[in-house]
Amino acid sequence: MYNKEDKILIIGAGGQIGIELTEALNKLYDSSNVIAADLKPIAALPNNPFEKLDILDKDALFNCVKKHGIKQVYLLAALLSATGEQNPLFAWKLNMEGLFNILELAKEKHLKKVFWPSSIAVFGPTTPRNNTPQFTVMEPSTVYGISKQAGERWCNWYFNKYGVDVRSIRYPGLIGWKSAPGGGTTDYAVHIFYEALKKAKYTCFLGENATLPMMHMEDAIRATIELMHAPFENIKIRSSYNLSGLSFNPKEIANEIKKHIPSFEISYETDFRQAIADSWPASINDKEAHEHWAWKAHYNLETLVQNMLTNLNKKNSK
Ligand code: NAD
Ligand code: AKB
Repeated sequence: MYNKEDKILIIGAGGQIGIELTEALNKLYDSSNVIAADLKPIAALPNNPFEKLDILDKDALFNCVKKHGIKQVYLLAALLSATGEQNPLFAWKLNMEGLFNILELAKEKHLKKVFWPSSIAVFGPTTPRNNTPQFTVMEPSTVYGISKQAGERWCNWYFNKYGVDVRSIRYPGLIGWKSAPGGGTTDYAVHIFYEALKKAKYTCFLGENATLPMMHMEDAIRATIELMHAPFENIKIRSSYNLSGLSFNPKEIANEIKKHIPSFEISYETDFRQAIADSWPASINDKEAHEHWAWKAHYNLETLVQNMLTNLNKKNSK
């Protein structure tokens, strides 16, 4: 469970989730034990040891794990849905080989515990769209979704075959004010706040009715930490857990922003990301996460919008 002395490696620590996750882990562990790894240095994490590391370099990864005596890995390096469609073969390579490199290290007992995120992208157009259950039809139509679905099966296999303690969440679209999103279909729900504050207008690449599952980053980080610190026997799903926060479409978030910035206007120019959004669920049923490790989201649309505008305003005025 919780050993304060464990050395932790976060791979992809400079990304949207990595920065906030590393900061949150700094509160639970000594920051000198939380090692941030990425392709380039991370200015936002001045208190953590940094390793320049390419997850595809198996030897460098092994050396890094040995050098620091790493016990837990959070593997966040990946190409997301939009960038993945533009670079499909590399997305498959990065998303799959990166995961294998970590699972193999865990299989050889060099690691105690692994976190690897999946996504709502594992679902596809034939999945029930509303209140999508944990176990259902999964025919993803993006390279990203295919890589996440395959990754889930491999996590489950390494757990069954070798007892690898790998834990995973199917994150919805994540919205936070501390870090920028890195190439997903749900990125509009972060960009909209920056543009609302700067120009009071935003042109959205998804249509007004594109309802998707979303979550405040604070909730997602808390879920990740709760899952990773839950007792081993409570984790009954070793593929990946459904996780629900809130659901909204561009029109609904724009209307909520308008309550704070009355002059705000949204317009729509859809692109290839609309088809990706159309293939994903509108809302998620996370009964298993709730039952197995007591998950519960805190933010709704009203509190999320309020929190984002307040914090981005403060950040801009510094
Ligand atoms: P991101 O793109 O913001 O960050 C990824 C980080 O990985 C970047 O800092 C990048 O430099 C680094 N990276 C890329 N290639 C690397 C390599 N070869 N070696 C080492 N580092 C490398 O992504 P994110 O939004 O923080 O997502 C992290 C994980 O969570 C991904 O697996 C993603 O699929 C998953 N996820 C994210 C969301 C979301 O809304 N952000 C939702 C569902 C799932
Ligand atoms: C994306 O849009 O690609 C990500 C995700 C939901 O996996 N935010």
